[in-house]
Amino acid sequence: MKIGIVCYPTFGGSGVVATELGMALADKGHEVHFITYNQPVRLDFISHHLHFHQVLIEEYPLFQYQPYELALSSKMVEVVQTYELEVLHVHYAIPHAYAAFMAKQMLKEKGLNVKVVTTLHGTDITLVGSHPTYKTAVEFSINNSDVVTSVSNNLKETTNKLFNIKKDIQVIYNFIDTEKYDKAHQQKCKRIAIAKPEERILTHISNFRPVKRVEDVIRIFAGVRKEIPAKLLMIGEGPERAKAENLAQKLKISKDVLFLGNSDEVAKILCYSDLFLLPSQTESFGLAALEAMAAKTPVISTNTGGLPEVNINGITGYLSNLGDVDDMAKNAISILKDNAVLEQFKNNAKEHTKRFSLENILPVYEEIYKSCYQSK
Ligand code: GMT
Repeated sequence: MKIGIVCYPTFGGSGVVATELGMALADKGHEVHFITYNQPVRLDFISHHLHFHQVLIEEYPLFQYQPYELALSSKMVEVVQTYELEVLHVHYAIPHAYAAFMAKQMLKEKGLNVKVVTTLHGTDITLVGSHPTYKTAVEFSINNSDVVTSVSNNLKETTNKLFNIKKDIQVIYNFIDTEKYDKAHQQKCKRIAIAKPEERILTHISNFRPVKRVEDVIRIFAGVRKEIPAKLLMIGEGPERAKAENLAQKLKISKDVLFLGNSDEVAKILCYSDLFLLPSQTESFGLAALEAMAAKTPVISTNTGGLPEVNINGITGYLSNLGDVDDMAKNAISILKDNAVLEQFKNNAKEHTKRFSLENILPVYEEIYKSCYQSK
């Protein structure tokens, strides 16, 4: 099949899922065309079935805001026409689903019928999409997509609560290429470069936006550190990083907190992690938690959004109420203080990721594309 994928090309979960999906489809022989403003960070060009089309924006002094949707929809039309694509799969509703709708209308005028699949990822619904500034357009673009999917049951329910949705939303969980994490484990983990042998390693990976509550990460670690020698790895960049660094200094633990910035070597970093911290205000799914589990790392998280669908309380880690850093520290200590308990949680976490494997989820997307082809 010939599929166009539109996403944010950044480290964010939606871009990662879209890129991994495109690469896996190309590996299976489908022709995949990424349409984005930059080359997606996880995209490698090892397959000749992968194409990347850059959306370029013309700067013009009149514009306070550059009209990205116009450039994107024009690019979609061009790529669909040139490569005879049958499906456009857009990840993150804003503005991708809206731009895809416009592209579809323009293509109709040229006698072409492209199907639009929209995958909702979370903040496009919960934080941004439901804001009055965007709500009407987001609702319209969801209702006018040919197929709508969401990454968790919780996100589906939330979307139906916040919008007047006339379409059925199909839940397709995010997936993980488990082999990639197995490979990272088979190579020698350079744990000693990070921590002393007696220290546990805790990790947090995110875009350091307010929704991730990175100060809670520091507070949880401070609680753990009182009882167990440990290091905390903070991976990512974002607006809350300075606050987290200041708090670590204030709590006098900064020598044990390492801010490592963005990384596309997540599997290698997780390879030597003992515990993953994700105390988010909300997560539609929590891909970072799934990646951690695939690398045998149990998860301490909040019980918000779709997190309970990914992190199983008492099995793959623990879930606590939002902001309850004492409970999260207590749970973290209960896992970390005993080698046997830690090993059990690590194995459980790894085992649980099987249901989110690429092999299980990829065919579901392929079925959707097939149904789009057949209904043309
Ligand atoms: O986590 C973020 O803020 C990035 C955001 C994105 O769109 O890239 O992540 C959302 O989509 C991910 C992939 O489906 C989910 O795993 C994240 O839970 C979701 N983030 C939120 O709901 C806050």
